[in-house]
Parts: sequence; C-alpha cells; structure tokens
Amino acid sequence: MYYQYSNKIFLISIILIISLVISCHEKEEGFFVGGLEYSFIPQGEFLMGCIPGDSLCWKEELPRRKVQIKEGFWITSTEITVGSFRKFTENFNYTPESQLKNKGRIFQNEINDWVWTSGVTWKNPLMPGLTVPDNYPVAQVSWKDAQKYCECMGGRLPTEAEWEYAARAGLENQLFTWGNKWIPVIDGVPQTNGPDITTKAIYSKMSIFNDYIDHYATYSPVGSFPPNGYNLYDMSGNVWEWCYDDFYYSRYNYSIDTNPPDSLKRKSKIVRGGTWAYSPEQHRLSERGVFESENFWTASLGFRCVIKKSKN
Ligand SMILES: [Ca+2]
Ligand SMILES: [Ca+2]
Repeated sequence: MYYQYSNKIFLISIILIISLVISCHEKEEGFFVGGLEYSFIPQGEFLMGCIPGDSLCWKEELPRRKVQIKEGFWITSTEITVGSFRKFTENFNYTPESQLKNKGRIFQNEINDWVWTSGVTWKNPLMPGLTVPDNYPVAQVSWKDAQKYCECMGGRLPTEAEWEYAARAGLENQLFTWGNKWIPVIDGVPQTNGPDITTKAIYSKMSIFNDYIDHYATYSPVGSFPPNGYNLYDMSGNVWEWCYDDFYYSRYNYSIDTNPPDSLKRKSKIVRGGTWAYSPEQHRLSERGVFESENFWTASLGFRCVIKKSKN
C-alpha cells in the first residue's frame, strides 16, 4: 500500500516537473522563452565607456577601452514583462522580495525623493492597489528576483559589457541609442520612454528632456518605441535594467583580482539604460547606475536576460 502510494507521488512529481519545464520553456515561432522573444547578438568587440566630448561623463565611466565579446549570445528583445514574470512566480512557486516585505520604493513629489511605501510590490509598482497590464515591464524586483527568473529560463542577467555592446548595436561614438541629439525625436517619431512633459505633469520635481513628449507619464508597454540595430527595444528608457556585475566606484580601473579600497567596497550591482523617471542624462549609453544588491527594489527598475546557446 505504502509502495503504491509512493509510486503515485513519484509519478505526479514527474508530471509536475515536466509541465513546469514545458511552461517555462514554451517554444513559439523563432526563439521564445517564457513567452518573450530573444534576439541574437553576434560576437565582436567594441569601445566601452564615455564617448569623446561627453560633458556629462562620470569618472567611473572611464577609461574608455576596447572590450571583446568572445561568444555570441541571445538577449530578451524587450524588458521582462509583468505577464511573463507572473507566470514564473506561479510555475516555480516563487515569492518576490517586494511581495514578501509588502513594500516598494516610489517617488514622492512633495519631498522630491524616493521613499519606501507599504503596499507597493511588483504587482502594484506605482502605488498600493494599482496594477499594470501584462505587457508592461515588471518593476519592483530585486537583483535576486531578476537573476532567479533568468536562471529559470536557462540563462542569467547580462553582464555590463554584454549590455552596453548589445545596446550600442555596432554604432561607435554614439551618446544615446537614437544618436547624439538631446531631443529623442527622429522624423517626428519619439525614440524612448523617458522623462517627458507628461511625466512632469504628475511629478513636477523631476527633470525631463526639454519640450519632449512621448505620451507616457510612467511605464509604456514594452516595445512601444523603435528598436536598435539588434532588434532590441527599450535599451534606452522605460525601466532601468539590472546587470549581473558587482559595482565598485572605480571598477574600470581595477582588475577583477584587485581588492578595491575599503571605502569602495559595497554590496552593489550595476543598472543600465535610464528610465521613464527623473534624469534624462541617465539614458546615455555609457551611464552606469548603481543600486544595492540586497533588500532593494524600486518603481523604475526592471531587467532582461541573456541565454548562451548557438545561433542554430
Ligand atoms: Ca515618458
Ligand atoms: Ca530599459
């Protein structure tokens, strides 16, 4: 009797595991994982860091140097969406940290600062009780949440070098994904979901691209603006994106084997790409944001994933 019962448990477990794998790795036309498309980025090399003449270049974006990407890789064409992230939490019985702690970080215009607020989670990223549709980028996710999702999909977060290489798409000496002009408009078409006039109408303290209107005060559905040359959407704006790498203040000047000074040691991670919120200059392709690697998530921060596999 016990033996039969054990066998039944075993069979049900196997079926559950198989169905989890299928639901996590559902294949559609092209290369899709978790319901999201991945684009192939070929191997190559590029110049990483500030372009010449960038007056807003921070010290930690230097020295500009040649970096080799020795193997091609696949990267999510869009930011990870609310819908895909929800399926991941259901399929893997995973509870994101914002949900566990029932709090998130949002901008409060009155005090011109970001504050932890209860009832704000990845399900309600902007205010308690307000959900966002499934095709919007997931935010209020910690580095651990993001890396866990990517691992489930068979990958990991992009390294900082992979991220910048993919974002530049072979274009050298470019300040932004759309070119070098501070107005993100080409032929009348808005090029990024950045802080704009519609954002300013809600958050008057935020700085915006001058006279820019993209019609999204906060998030936009992923893929709402033109892609770069690698078919990647929202490498500029919408939400900032976690990278795999640790951050040291002058990491570019230290080899991985070198211990930075104590004052520079922080448990921090790199974020890239700028957001819908606050600061236009953070959209520069070489801009390196930094947030705590533990116990941190915020309304303007999401991610995408890298999967290493051959092109064919
Ligand atoms: Ca906007
Ligand atoms: Ca983005």
